Order: sequence, then C-alpha cells, then structure tokens
Amino acid sequence: MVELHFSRALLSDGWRRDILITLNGRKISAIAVGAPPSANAERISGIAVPGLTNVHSHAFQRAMAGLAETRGPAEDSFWTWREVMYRFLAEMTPDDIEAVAALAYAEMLEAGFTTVGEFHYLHNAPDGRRYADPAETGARIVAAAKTSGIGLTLLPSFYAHGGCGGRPAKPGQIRFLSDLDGFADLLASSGRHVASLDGAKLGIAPHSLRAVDAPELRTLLQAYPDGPVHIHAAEQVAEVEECFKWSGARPVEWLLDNAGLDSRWCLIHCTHMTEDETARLARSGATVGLCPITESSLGDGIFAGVGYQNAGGHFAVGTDSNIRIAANEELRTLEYGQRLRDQRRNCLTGVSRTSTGRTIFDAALAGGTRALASEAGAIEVGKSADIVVLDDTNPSLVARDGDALLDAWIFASGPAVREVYAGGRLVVRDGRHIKGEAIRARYAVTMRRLLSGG
Ligand code: NGQ
Ligand code: ZN
Repeated sequence: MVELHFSRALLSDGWRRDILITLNGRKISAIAVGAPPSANAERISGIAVPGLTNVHSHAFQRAMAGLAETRGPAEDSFWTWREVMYRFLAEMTPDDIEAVAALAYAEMLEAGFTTVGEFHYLHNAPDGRRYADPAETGARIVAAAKTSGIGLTLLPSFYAHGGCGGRPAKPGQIRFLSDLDGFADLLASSGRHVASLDGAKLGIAPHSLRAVDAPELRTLLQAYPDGPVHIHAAEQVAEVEECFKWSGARPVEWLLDNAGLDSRWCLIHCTHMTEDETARLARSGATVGLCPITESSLGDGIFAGVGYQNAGGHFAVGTDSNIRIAANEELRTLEYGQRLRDQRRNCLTGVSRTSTGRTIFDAALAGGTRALASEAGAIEVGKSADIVVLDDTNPSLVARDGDALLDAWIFASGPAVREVYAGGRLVVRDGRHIKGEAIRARYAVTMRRLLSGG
C-alpha cells in the first residue's frame, strides 16, 4: 500500500491541511485529514488538486501546431486551416500517430490534465483502405495512453460524408470513412484494445452533422445505447448555414429536436447558438465541450458562456487541435473570451460569488468527468487517484491560500505543475514527465521525417 502525505489539498468538501492519502492500486482507499505523515508516507509539499479532464483531443494534430500560421493566397479561415490539416495527416503512419499522441499525452499530464477524451477519426491507411486491424490506429492511441499513464476515454468517430444530408466525402477525408458495418467492426476491435488498459473507457463520436446523416445517427444510437456520445456542433457560421439549408434547423436545434440529448452527450464547441438553443441545451443535461484555445486559434467565435451558465448548463474543456496544451490556459481563455465580448470582469463566477478560478475549475472538472464517464474527478475515497500538485514556491502562487491559489494558477501563472499522479502512479516529477526524454526523442524523429517530406 502506498501512502501520500500532502500539506494542502482540495478535497471534495473543500481545502484541507495535512492530508494522508492511502492508495490501493489505481484507487484512493482512505483519506485522513489533519494527519501527520506516517513513517512510510511519501511527503509532498505543494498544493494537491484533482487532475482536470481534457474532454476533446485530436492527438495527431499536435504535430502540426504552429504550421498553419502563415497566410495563404486566399483569405484564411477555419476551412483553409482544415485543408492544411488534411494534407498533413495524409502522410502519417500508425507509428507516427503513436509517437505524436504519446508526446501530446505526456504534455497534457505536465500541464494538469490526467484524463483525455480522444475523439479519434484517423482510422484508415493513407490510400483509404482499412488496416488489417480496423482499429490499428486506435490501438496506437491506447498504446500512447499506456506509455504516458494518462486516463483514456477512446471515442472512435463515425465519419461517412462530406456535408449535411449525406453529401459525398472529399478526397482529403478518405482516411476517416466507414459505413455502419465497418464502424461496428472498428468499434468492436477498439473495445478490445481499450479493455487492455486499466480504467480506460469507450464511447462513440459521430463526427458532426456534416459527416453523419440522420438515419445513420439513429442507427448508431440504437446500436450503442450506453456510454459517452460526442459530436462536433455549430463551430462555424458556414456550418450552421449548411445545416439550416439541409434541415431548416440549426445544428444544436436539430440535435435537440432529433437526437434525444441527455447526460451521455457531449457537444463540442456550440459556438453559434441562439438564446433559445442555449437555454434548451442547458436544460437537456448534455455537456458542452469547450476548446477555448483552439476556438481562438481557428477564429470560431465566442461561446454564450454567461447565458448557458445562468441556465444551469454543464461544460467541460478540451485541447482539441493541441496547438497549445495547458489546463490553466484553457480555463483562462474561456473566461477572457466572455470578458472581451461583454467588457466586464469575473463573468463566469455565476451566482456563487466565490472565486472565478474555483468556479470554472469545479465546473470543468465535474462536466469533464461526466462526459468521459471517468472514474476520477475528485480526491475522494473510491475514485481513481488522479492528483496534480501545484508548486507553491512559484512566484504567482507563493503566500496564497484556498481559492486564491486556483485564481493565481488559472489567471496569473505559466506552468506551475510540479508532480502528477495518474491512476495512482507518479508520472510527472519536478514538472517533467518521467518518460519525457524518450517520448520527446521519438517524437523528434517522427517530426524530422514528416517535415522533410519523406
Ligand atoms: C476536426 N477540428 O475534426 O479535427 C475538426 C476539423 C471538421 C475542429 N473543428 C474538421 N477544431 O470539423 O470538419
Ligand atoms: Zn474536434
């Protein structure tokens, strides 16, 4: 049995001092508050907080971070970025995907995320054919999660079309495609790989209303009645217009009317909603997966955070394109978008009148835990031991206490994560992933080959 002693920790009932935590394998089996360190306890100074959930990642996109920041011949947009992304992924082998995902996951752990929802759609070989194992690339995602130690919810994506109402897919999308039978095989094999990783979960991810038609979505929901369902929705105005032309409804409206949204659903982005959609979505019990850094990077727009929060909506955060991986910066960008739009301060503090940092940290943690069906989400007996230790000697955090620590980490600090336990194992020490050197070396080899074009 492993024992950890923290000088300060955020437990589910609030901030406490001198906490002795007993681990039994992956899980927390006992917590004593106000306890001295036992003889064999590992003594950890610093601030223990629950690891955050990263509800939406496309790990492979970490490899193109910063490569789409020069303007092309035409006006740049989300859609020109997507063309760059399609050209980039066309070359990646399963080995490359594993190397890049391992780096992204090690960086997530270093940045305070202990669970990731991998929205995985890069399934096929470069020529569009299936690999011998239809979940070959999903297996590589599982392997990368194993290497890094991060908690995983794998969300294999169903992708069949190139536009709303079943329009044909584009050549750049051949690596994503399957029909319903092919997807059933893919998901069955994905499930076998996920079962080999302790605590990992499986969900489904119909990619978007552009990639899945209405009968397909109905069939998927009937075939997979349990577990997380994630879908991209209403990220770009052009997407809203396309959906309206096809169905007479906007994407979120269409999902509310036709998909039976409830707590198993996580809608990614929802940037463009009417007030009515915002209120109805909040009432549905679904979670919105917000990706504020990627949404800034891609010029998506600003989520109706204040209205959604006032209506009692659940949300989580995700790193999506992985152009930048940092839990505190996602939360900061979320709040700052609201401030910039409304010309006010402390927007997402809601009615709680406590700190903004604490409010959005708690909300994103609860929302992400639900949306990924994760066994972590709190420092609590019976939960997976996913604990992030913030460095209280960091100048931004020094001499602070309680919620002011979260405000400082989220709004005022750069990287301040010192140690991370994921599934009961120490994976980050002194700010660096314990396998970081090997993971970075392998990533560098992959990048040199990908960027030299051969
Ligand atoms: C994706 N990413 O699936 O990687 C999408 C772009 C699409 C973001 N939306 C592709 N951030 O939505 O068609
Ligand atoms: Zn996405």
